[in-house]
Amino acid sequence: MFDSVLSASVFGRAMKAGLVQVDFVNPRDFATNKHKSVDDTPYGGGPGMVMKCDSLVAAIESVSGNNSHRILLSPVGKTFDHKRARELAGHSHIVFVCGRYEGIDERVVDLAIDESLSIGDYVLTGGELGAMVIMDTIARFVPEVLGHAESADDESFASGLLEYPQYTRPAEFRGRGVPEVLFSGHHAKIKEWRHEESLRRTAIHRPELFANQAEQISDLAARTYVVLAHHPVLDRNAKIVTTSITNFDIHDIARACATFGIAGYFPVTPIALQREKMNRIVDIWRKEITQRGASDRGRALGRVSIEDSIESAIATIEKRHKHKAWVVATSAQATDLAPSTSCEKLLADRCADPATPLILILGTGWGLHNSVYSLSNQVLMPIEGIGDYNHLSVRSALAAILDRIFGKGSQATP
Ligand code: 4GX
Repeated sequence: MFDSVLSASVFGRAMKAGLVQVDFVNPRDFATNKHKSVDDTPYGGGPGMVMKCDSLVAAIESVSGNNSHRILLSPVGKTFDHKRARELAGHSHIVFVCGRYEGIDERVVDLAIDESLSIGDYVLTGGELGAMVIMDTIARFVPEVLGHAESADDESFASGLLEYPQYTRPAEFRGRGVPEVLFSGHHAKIKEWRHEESLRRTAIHRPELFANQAEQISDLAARTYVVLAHHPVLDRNAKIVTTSITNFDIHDIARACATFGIAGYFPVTPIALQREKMNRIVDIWRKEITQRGASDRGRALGRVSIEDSIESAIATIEKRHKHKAWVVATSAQATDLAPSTSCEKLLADRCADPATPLILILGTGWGLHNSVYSLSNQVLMPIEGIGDYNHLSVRSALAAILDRIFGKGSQATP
């Protein structure tokens, strides 16, 4: 199984040049019983066969020394990736243990395995292909295996983004040309175009990769605004109303926005007295900044700016950025009044459009009036539990949304 794969191309040349060396050991040669069997039926019953301890541990120990890193290929292992390949290239000796059948006796894992790795969420008939995938990937990081023009890290995944598209002669093929910028000879422009294409492709094909782009995420937060509408919203009878302001919302939303690095929070109400009341509340806490140094609450409320309509809030933001905004409404129920998106996809798409400010609109009362969806570019999928009760307060819903888009949790690997 290994010969044709490993003797070809880059890996084959690396072996010939002595940069990598591969040897094999067969557990069957360590079988002690008279039929030389390496498997047996599972204790407790059930289908299939299990690889036995004795022969497998003996085989592993026969090739292991103090410097050996013993990897089991297994669907139970952590998913192998570019980063792990780079790290594994630092080992001088790796033993890949390739199981067959339904699996191996768990005591082999306890006694003779340092790490289990999977190459993906699907089931192979044996670990051999997994071992070859990992060997091939690691070899690229071994010095001198790649030509000196290529760099093991200069491609997809090193940056956490997908590669930009490549073209070579002819300049036209079956009516399809090549992007004009690539003929310009303008290196800075080409570099910028390639970076934008990388962002665009990643947003389309692998939006989840943006969860690791800390700089992109904080840049997006710094051009993102939360608009809390007290009008036009619905009452319990789906009639258009203006709700009154809520002290809790002012504080809690300001603090959520500060926590996730959001550029600004715009409560919106057409009632002048309500705006005045809100301004007074905000001012009291802002004064805390000057009197006692920057209090946490004072810092959060520094980002609050009260407007009389959604339209005027949008206009203020667009004027500040000298750029049209991308407007996203929210809803507790699915709606088809605007194209729907997820927090993950929104993050990816908006990171790929770095000049455009992002506005998230939330409704008080029984939700936003239809006219708000009509003026929005997209609507966010509702925050929902598994059951049928769905009555989050607007400040709770916003906290969940901000965490999904800008939160650090999805990047954490303990
Ligand atoms: N990425 N398989 C291993 C047998 C087995 C089961 C449990 C040890 C423990 C796989 C993957 C994979 C199928 C290889 C089951 N061995 N390996 N085999 N995905 O699916 O690496």
